[in-house]
Amino acid sequence: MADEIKFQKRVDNGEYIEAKDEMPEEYRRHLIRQISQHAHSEVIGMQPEGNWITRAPSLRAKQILLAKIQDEGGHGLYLYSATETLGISRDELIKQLHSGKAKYSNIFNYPALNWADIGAIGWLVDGAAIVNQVSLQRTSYGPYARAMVRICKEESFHQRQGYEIMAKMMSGTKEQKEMAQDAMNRWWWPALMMFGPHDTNSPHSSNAVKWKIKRETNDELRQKFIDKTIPQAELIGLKVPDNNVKWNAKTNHYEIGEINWDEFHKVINGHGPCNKQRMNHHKKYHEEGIWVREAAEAYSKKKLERESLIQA
Ligand code: FAQ
Repeated sequence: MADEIKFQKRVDNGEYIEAKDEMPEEYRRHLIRQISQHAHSEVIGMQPEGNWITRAPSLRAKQILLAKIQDEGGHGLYLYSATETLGISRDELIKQLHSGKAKYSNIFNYPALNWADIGAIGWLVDGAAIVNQVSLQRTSYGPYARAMVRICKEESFHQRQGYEIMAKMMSGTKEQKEMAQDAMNRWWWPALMMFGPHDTNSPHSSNAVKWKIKRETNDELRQKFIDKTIPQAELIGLKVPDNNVKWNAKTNHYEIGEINWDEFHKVINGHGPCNKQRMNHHKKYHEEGIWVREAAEAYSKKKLERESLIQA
């Protein structure tokens, strides 16, 4: 108990908690859950866009998309490493993903049907991810906060490349405009769900706020995203697919209609349009990659042996 009070004081003083510091077991478990789910989201999130590398409409677009997807893989790796500092192995984390114990973001269970979806993913999905991740740069666990600083720099480039695709399509032919609007219609609501349930229905929020893992709540971050994104949509002529959107001059915020929480729960519990496809793909390539992991391990073992021989 005395230790918990001491720990809470450190958090309240705004100190970063580091890997070797004492921490309550619940804090450690909370972080393992959140950071590993974040890592899984980055890696599973490579799939919807990966599908479009071979069909990008120009060499420039292909280069940008390749670099972006590679960045997401890198983000997954930083985040797995940050999770491992809490005393859990990568193998165990992947087992939790494959067994369904660990979740990943709802958004990656929707299909990317055409090129406009690549624009919508960059603009809306990365846009939502950044709002959350900018706030996480000040999260209380040092290794997580530091991973976020680099990730945010890359995500802001991702968001802009997505907006560029949407803006280009909105200045194109009638068919291109319709494609962009259709992508907006399909990605808008799932992007809003990325911030998680309303604060009143978010079981992890009170601990997360107390321990400063979350610096802003699910609803506060969602509102920031809404206020930023609606004017961006209007600027290029896209309509937000919600008849209840209105500007509230008293609060200086947009108001929106209600999110379909049944859909959210269905998707995060394994019954979205692409859950099975995403997981089967991950399992298949994880299995096929065994030889790469074994080769890397054998090489590092040999290298260590050689280095200790030289030192002796
Ligand atoms: N999807 O009590 P809360 C990206 C679950 S990165 C699925 O509010 P918490 C980059 C939650 O886990 C996107 N499940 O939970 C990219 C919990 O279930 P559990 C990922 C969700 O943790 C772009 C239950 O509902 N970003 O996109 C979701 O306090 C393009 C109750 O919820 C992060 O992970 C959801 N959206 O708050 C990559 C950011 N929301 O664990 C490729 C870090 C909630 O008990 C291409 N994470 N659940 O089984 C967070 O900030 C938090 O974990 C929240 C959820 C805000 C996501």
